[in-house]
Amino acid sequence: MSYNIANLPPYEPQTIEAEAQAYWNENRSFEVDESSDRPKFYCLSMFPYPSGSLHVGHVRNYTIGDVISRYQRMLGKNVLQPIGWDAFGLPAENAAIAHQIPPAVWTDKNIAQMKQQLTSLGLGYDWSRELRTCDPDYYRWEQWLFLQLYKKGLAYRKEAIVNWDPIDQTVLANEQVVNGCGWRSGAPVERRAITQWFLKITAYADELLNDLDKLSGWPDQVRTMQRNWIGRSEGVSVLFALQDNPGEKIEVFTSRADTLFGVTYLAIAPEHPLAKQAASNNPALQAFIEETQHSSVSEAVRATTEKKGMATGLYAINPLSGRSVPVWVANYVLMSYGTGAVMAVPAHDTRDFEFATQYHLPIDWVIQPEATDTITTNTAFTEKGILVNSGDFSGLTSDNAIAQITEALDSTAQGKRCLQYRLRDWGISRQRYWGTPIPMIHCKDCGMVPVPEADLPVILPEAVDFQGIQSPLKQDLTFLQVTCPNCQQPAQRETDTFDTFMESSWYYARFASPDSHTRMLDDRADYWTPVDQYIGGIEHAVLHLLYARFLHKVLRDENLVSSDEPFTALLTQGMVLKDGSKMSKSKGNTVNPQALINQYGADTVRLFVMFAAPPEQSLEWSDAGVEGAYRFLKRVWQAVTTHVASLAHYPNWQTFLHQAHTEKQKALRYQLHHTIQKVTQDIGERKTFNTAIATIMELLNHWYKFTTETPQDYALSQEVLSAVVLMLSPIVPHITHALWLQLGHTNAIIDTPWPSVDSEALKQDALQWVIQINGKYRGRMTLPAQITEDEIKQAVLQEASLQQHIRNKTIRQWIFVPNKLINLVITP
Ligand code: ANZ
Ligand code: ZN
Repeated sequence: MSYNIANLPPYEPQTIEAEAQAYWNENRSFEVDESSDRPKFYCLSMFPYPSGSLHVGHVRNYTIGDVISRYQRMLGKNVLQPIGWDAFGLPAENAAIAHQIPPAVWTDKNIAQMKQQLTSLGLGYDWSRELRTCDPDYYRWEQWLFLQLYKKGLAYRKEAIVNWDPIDQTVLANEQVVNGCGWRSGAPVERRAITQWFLKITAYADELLNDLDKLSGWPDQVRTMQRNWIGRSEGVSVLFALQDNPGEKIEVFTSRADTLFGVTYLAIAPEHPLAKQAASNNPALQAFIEETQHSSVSEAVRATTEKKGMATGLYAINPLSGRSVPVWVANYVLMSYGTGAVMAVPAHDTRDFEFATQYHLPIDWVIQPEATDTITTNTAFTEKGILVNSGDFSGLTSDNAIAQITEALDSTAQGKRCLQYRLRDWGISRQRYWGTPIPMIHCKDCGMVPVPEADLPVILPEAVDFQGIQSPLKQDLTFLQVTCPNCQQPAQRETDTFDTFMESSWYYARFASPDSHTRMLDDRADYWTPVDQYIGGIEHAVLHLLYARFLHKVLRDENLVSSDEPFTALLTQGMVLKDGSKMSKSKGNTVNPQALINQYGADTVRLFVMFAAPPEQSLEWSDAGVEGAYRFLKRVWQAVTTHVASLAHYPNWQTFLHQAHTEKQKALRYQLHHTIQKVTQDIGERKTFNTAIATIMELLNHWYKFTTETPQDYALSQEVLSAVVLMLSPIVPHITHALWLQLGHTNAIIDTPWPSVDSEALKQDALQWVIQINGKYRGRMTLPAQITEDEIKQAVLQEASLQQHIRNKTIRQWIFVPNKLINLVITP
């Protein structure tokens, strides 16, 4: 090109990003309401905890959400993309203790900082809906919902053995215990019996399980994890009478009644009443039971810790075989599952096998594989098979035996069919300060009294003084002292606060009606929910997503929403790694996204995170990759500005747009529309943004090779570059905002529809293929463009010039490089 490119405007991300953001601001581009006649699309990235600064994991999460939102908007949807702050939680409190700053002040400061950072990334949020969960206008509705659950018997108080974090001084849910330690403090967890509040999520267990089948937009992995967590198990409860006291029975739960004749001992949980009873005159057993109390109540932890046990001295009688077996206390038996007692079958259960081997208990084989009559005795055979050594039941298949043994037990009242769930009720009490106060009052005479709805919210006092780790609520008399709503006597408020998972279980619905002051949610919630696309980390696969699904069903049963599920589609983004390991402050391998935004601009950072890996896989951070992204954007900028300068010499270029195309032009238009088709699929369906970007890069390479000579060539260039800019715009919205205007378009790109495929352009009369055999060039073939892969194979196999290479050979593989090359892998 002969034009003076020295005069072209340079790519200055800081300037153009500020301009684009100012445009969106002034035009309130992302504020939406329900009056639109376009179909709604609700896109939500999991809201952040306001830690103070954005990390690259956030950047990835929010960029993915933003790309999807902007793309859906270009498809003509009424897109809601809100953001808020998951503002309660321990870090604020720990910072308060360490630095004497009230958690509210610390949190406000962090929110202001992070909001500025999110804005600098150019994320298209409807900021008019911003909410923070520590706001009484928010949590009052959570308190209200709790009262509704209490009325229905779905919220209750009970004493339970809990995981106690001795550093954070609070109860942890099983899910918050990682390898026996608190998920935040890292301290070894202790077990304590504490009275606290529970939500009856188990009442929804079946529905939570069955509705997983409806969630076809979720990763299978997450659905499986939820299924396992709920853990529905069909089985039998069997009664074993104590040998010395046949009136007293031990009830066990088994899913394998077919193994009843292989029971060689019973194992009971350390917390089982019979264990306590047996320990009352057995100091060694007493000491053993106490020792077990130092480890977590979590099942995962129990499964991996060393199996330990002690005999109680009691014996029990097998109801069918009449055999007497010893009763042991074992640390691998959970009091919270089934009946807290197990009929141990070492030959067919791995845990029992391990235990029996360790304590020299008998191992009796009663199931053998269907295919053989041999038994391997160095591990448990845990599969189903054919019964042996099982009295009258020998010879039956496991399934038949389960039916018949259940029947035999049932007819003599020694057992019955039953259903077990692994899922436990949700313990929502936390003993910490920075959370939603549980709206309950303790009265000496009336017991637990709910706070009257008219008195909500119960406001968390924000000006507090920390004396060590204890919740300041316990000393704050103005908070603590109330009049009992029932008898008007002095009473005390509950000082437990909600688990912060409560706040994050319904925020997505509140975004739909954030300013509803008379109801928790109004009709707008039903317009926007369910969320069409939810995006967040895989670490939330069980905790957050299960609780949110539960509360959504609760909201439905309160007639606040009408759908059954909160999130139609879920994308779980992968981790961001540096040098192969997870970024963390302790490893000192973190990257500060803000510094990169300042250096290269937000578009570079956005492009890098979307290009470096598909969203569900881990992303390896690379400084060279960031620079590469920046260079690509500079090239796009230069391509467009150069083209625009040239086009200025052809004021009438528009008149050439629809004239017949030359072969050279047809080839480029084919590439263009093929790219639009592929990028539409990659972004819209496959969600592989990286391959979408790669395809756009390839199209640009085709364009570079296209020599522009005639005005019609320039008109085609304009078509290609406009489409490139449009397709890049969800990913790099600032540079494309500027380039779109440079290309002479008068509307803003944010309001421009996604490009459509011209199917005429995709029609090619004939394609020329390069044929290779075992990677070696063997000639070319011209074939009709419209034929199928099978037809192509037929044609290749019949091609005369290839016969000498393929006759009498086995073709092991066909490798197609679309529209270019066919490689046949043959055995010599
Ligand atoms: C005898 C048996 C033989 C078992 C066998 C398994 C295999 P699912 O299927 O996951 O529900 N069990 C029951 N209660 C328990 C508790 N409180 N703590 C630890 N383990 C417990 O698991 C049911 C099986 O887990 C039950 O079936 C029981 O062991 C064990 F070849 O009974 B089984
Ligand atoms: Zn009272």
